[in-house]
Amino acid sequence: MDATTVLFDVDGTLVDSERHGHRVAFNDAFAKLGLPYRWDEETYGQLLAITGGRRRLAHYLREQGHDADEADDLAVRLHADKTELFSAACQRGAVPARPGVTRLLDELAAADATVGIVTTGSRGWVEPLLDNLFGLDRFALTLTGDEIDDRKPSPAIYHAALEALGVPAREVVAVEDSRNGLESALAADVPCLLVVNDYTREEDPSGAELVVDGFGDDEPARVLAGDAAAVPDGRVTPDTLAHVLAAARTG
Ligand code: XBP
Ligand code: MG
Repeated sequence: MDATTVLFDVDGTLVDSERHGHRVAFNDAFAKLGLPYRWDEETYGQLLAITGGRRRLAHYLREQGHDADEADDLAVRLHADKTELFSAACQRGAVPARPGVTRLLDELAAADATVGIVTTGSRGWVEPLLDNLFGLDRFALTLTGDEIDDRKPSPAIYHAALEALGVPAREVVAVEDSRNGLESALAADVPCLLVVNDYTREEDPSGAELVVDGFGDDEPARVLAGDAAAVPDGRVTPDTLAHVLAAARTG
C-alpha cells in the first residue's frame, strides 16, 4: 500500500463507544450530582450533533432552562465526573474495539504505515482506552479535544496532525464514522474512508471516497458507497486505504 499515513477517529470508529459507553457515563454523572436528567439512546443520538462532551452538556442544560453561566459551570463539573467515570470504564475493558480494528492496525504496522489519532474526545479517557486496547506506542501521534479546542467539523485537528507529521493532506487517509468527522477531514483536504455505525448510518456520506458498515471481521463489510473492489473479501485492509487514496487522486 502507498497510503503511508492513516489518521483514525476514535468514537464510533475504533470503538462503538457512544450508545453504551459515553451515554451511560453522562447519565452516571447526572446522578452523581443529584440531577434528574437522563439521556435515552434516541436523545443521545440527537445530541451527538454537538461534538465535545462539555459543549454537549452545556447546550442540553441551557435547553433545560439553566442560564448560560450556570449551564457552563455545571457542564464543567459534570464533564469532569463523566470523564473520570468513562476513563474507569476504559481501564476495566468495558469499551471494546470494533471487530477488525486490531487486525487492521496490525496489518498497517506490518506495512510500516504511520498511524495517528484525531479525536474530539478528552485525553483523560482517550489514553487509557488506546493503551488498554491497542498499546499507545502504536500511534505516531495522538491529538484530542484537550489540545485542539476547535472541534470537528472544524478541520483544525487534521491541520494540526498534518503539520505535526509533516505530510501533505492528499497522501493521508482519514478513517471516520460521522458527518462531523467527515467534514473535518474534507475541509482539511484529507481523503476519507467512512465506517458508519448505528448512530451515523443515516447521515449524509457525500464526500467520502468509500463508505462501509464495518471493518469486516465479524461479518463481511458492506460497501455502501464507492468502489466495491476496494473491499474484495469483505474486509477493510491496507489495500482498501490505498484504494481510497487512488480514488481521491483520480476523483
Ligand atoms: C466524539 C465526540 C466526543 C465523545 C465524548 O469524538 O464528539 O465528544 O462523544 O467524549 P470523535 P468527550 O468521534 O471525534 O472521537 O466527553 O470526552 O468529549
Ligand atoms: Mg467519531
